[in-house]
Amino acid sequence: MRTWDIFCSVIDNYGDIGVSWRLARGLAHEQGAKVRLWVDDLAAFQRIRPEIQPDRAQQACEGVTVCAWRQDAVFGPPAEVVIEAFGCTLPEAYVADMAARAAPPVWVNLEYLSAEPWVTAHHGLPSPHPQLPLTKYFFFPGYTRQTGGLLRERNLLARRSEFLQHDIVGYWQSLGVPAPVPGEWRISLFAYENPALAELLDAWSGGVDPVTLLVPEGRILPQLAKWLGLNALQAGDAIRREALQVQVLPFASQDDYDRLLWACDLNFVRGEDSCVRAQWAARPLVWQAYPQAEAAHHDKLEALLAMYTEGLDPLAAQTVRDAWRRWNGVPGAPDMAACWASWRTHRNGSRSFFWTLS
Ligand code: TRH
Repeated sequence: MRTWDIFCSVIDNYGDIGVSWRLARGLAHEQGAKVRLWVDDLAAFQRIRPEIQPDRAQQACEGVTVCAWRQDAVFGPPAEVVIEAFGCTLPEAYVADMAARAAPPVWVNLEYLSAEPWVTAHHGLPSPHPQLPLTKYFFFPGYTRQTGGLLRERNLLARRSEFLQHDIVGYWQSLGVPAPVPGEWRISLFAYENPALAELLDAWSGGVDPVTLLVPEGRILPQLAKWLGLNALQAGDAIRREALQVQVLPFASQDDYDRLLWACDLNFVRGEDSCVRAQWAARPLVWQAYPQAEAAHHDKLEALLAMYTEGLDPLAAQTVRDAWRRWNGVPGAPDMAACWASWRTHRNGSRSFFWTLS
């Protein structure tokens, strides 16, 4: 059994802790590893894993020792494998202890996921420490065999099938949402603020297909409230505008969020981890890349689009490209009304309108 220390600093949002937790849990469950997960913001962690108690210095969760990464934290001997998630910078004293070990730990910098081609050349590169006898290696997750791949629990696809066969009716009941009527779209929305939202909501409300929009609490709610003519929205709110039924959900645990993705006909996702989970859900998706300065995220978008649409029939591929580009503010893309008009025609298309990884 190897020992692992995973360090995670939460910058904003939930992607950093989402991926770090997934990795920690997977190592403990599936590899029998002894894992400590050091997190500097346990309150953010609690949002995706409600059992976490933000004020505790140390706690066990699903076989992982979760440790508060504070100024006064006592790290003890470093583990055999050390993961520095997303360049979070390890404490100096801890790095010195790593160097003092008879066998220096394997030190890995876990990077952000991208489909961009340059990732292949950077995955696995070493970075020797300038003073100490230590080397850090860069690990790039990715979509090709030349990268580090993606996290997926061993039983995920079996759990998804089981859910869709046996649990879906109960799932809608548990959310307090009626079962879908024929022809209805169930759509989940997890998004950053987005100028294209209003035109999409207009298209859904004024359209012929009933749409139920399921929105976990988060950054998009003020914009959604504004479109609805309300001051604010909160979990439990259910509002209808013509063909569109909006349902605000509490922010779910990671496992419950998977169920939402599995249950919906279309998922709007963002960042990195929810995008991957929507792919494992094998449902159509619209991705909003994490916005970066000088629209650097548009390169990321185009890189994933190129892979995602490979093998789709040409009309479906164009529809996906248009919708993803508009949703990400790429100039020249048709508006969401046009995108939606085209999207709905593919509902029963013979070719899959999504892309799964195996
Ligand atoms: O929250 P994000 O926007 O995270 C972002 C990105 O990862 C970005 O690249 C990074 O730089 C920035 O954080 C700091 O989106 P992401 O990556 O999809 O992570 C969301 C996590 O939250 C994911 O693990 C799924 C989880 N989640 C829940 O557990 N419950 C929910 O109800 C929802 C909507 C999400």
